[in-house]
Amino acid sequence: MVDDKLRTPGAVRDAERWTAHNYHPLPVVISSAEGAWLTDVDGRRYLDCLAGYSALNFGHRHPQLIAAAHAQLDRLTLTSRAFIHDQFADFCRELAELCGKDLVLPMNTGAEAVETGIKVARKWGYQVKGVAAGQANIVVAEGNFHGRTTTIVSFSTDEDARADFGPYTPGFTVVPYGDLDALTAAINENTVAVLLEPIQGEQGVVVPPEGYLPGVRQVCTERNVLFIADEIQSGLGRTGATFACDHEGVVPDMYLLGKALGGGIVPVSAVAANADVLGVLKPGQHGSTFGGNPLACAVAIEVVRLLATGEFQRRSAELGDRLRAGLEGLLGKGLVGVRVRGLWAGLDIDPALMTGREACERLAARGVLAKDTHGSTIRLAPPLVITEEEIDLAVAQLAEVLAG
Ligand code: IF1
Repeated sequence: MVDDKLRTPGAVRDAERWTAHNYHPLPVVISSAEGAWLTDVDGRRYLDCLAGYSALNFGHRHPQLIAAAHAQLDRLTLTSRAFIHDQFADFCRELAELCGKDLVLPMNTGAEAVETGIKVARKWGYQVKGVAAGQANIVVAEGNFHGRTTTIVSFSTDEDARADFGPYTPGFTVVPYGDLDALTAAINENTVAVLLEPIQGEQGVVVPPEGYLPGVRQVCTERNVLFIADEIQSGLGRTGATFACDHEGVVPDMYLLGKALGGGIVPVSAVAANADVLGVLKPGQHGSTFGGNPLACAVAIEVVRLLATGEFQRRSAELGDRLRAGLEGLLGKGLVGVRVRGLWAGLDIDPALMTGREACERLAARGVLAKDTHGSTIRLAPPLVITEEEIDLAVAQLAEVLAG
C-alpha cells in the first residue's frame, strides 16, 4: 500500500522508533483533516470511519468548535479548580440540563469519568445506602470496556487489557451482558451500582436485547442501586439520539460522558447526576488539575449547544438507516453479522475471508479508514457530518474489499 519514495514510510518508521508499542496503528500518517476527511503526509485523502472512536462526532475541526477554542485560547486556558472561571458555570449548567440532572463533575478522560463514577457510587453506598464499610460491590458486564486504569482493567474480561496488571481492585461482580436474570441475581445488600455501556462498543457494537435496559433501570430502582450508564462512546448523538439510553426511554442515575464532549479538540469528560448522588463529595475528596478548565469548558459548551438543536441526532438516525441498508446488503457477500444503531456499526466478516485488521488495511488502500475490534469484527463510526454519498462510498469500498 505504501512505497518508499513517499514520506509515509519514513514517518511510520520514525513514530515506531520513538514510542512504546502499545498500539499497532495502520501505516497511515495523517497531516490534516476537515469534516469527515483526512489527508496524509503525501496528500492522499481518506474517509474517516473511526472518528477517534466517536470523539469526532462533529467532524474534524468543526468551525463553531474551532472558533470557540481560538477565542478562549486568546483569553484564558487554565486556572485550576482552586478558583472559578467565567466559562465554568455555563458549561456545568448547560450539560446538566442536556442530561436532565442537577449537577456535573468535569474531568478530562473517559477513564477519569468512570473512576469518578466508581468512587461516588462507593461513597454513596456507605453514606446514603448504609453498606458495610469496605464491602461496596458494583455489577459490571462481560465484554465491558470502560478504560485502562488499574481499577477499570480489574473488572475487564479482555485478557489483553487485563493480564499482568495485578494485583487487581476488588469489589466488582461480572455478569453476562444482556442477561437481566443474571444481573438481578448478582445484586445483594452490598451492591451500590450497576455499571454498563448501553451498547458495548469495543465488543463490536453489541446492542442488548429490547427491554434489557428498562429492566436494569427497574431492578436498580427497586433494590436502591445506582444505574451508571457509560455513554462515553455511545452518547452525544452517535446512536441517533442524545444518549443510547434514550432509545428505550431509560434515565440512569449517572451519565458518564467523554470523547465527543471535547469536540475532537481537547479531552473533556464529565459525570452528570442528581444532588443526592454527587452531593456525597465534599471539598478535598476528589479532583483533577485540568478538570473543567476554561478551554475545555468553552469547547464543550459549544458541543452541548450543537446537540441541543437535535440536528446531529437526526442526521445520525437518518443516515444510520442508509448505512444499515447498505451493510445488510453485504450479508452473505462477506459479512456474517451486522449491528447498526445510528451511525455506529459492528460488522462481522466471514473469518474464512480475512481478519478485521486485514479488512482495515485493504480499506485504507482504498481511501477509507476504520478499525477492527476483535478477530474479524470491525466497527464503523464516521463523523455525524458524513453525507449520503460518503456513506455509499464507504459501503461500496467495503463491498470491493469483501469481494476480494
Ligand atoms: C484505547 C477501545 C473504544 C470507552 C468507553 C470509557 C472509555 C472508552 C465506552 C475510556 C475508551 C477508547 C480507548 C482507546 C480506544 C477506544 C476504544 F478500543 F479501547 F475499546 F472506543 F472502543 N468508556 N475507548 O470506549 O475513555 O480514558 O480513553 O478517554 O484505550 O485503546 P478514555
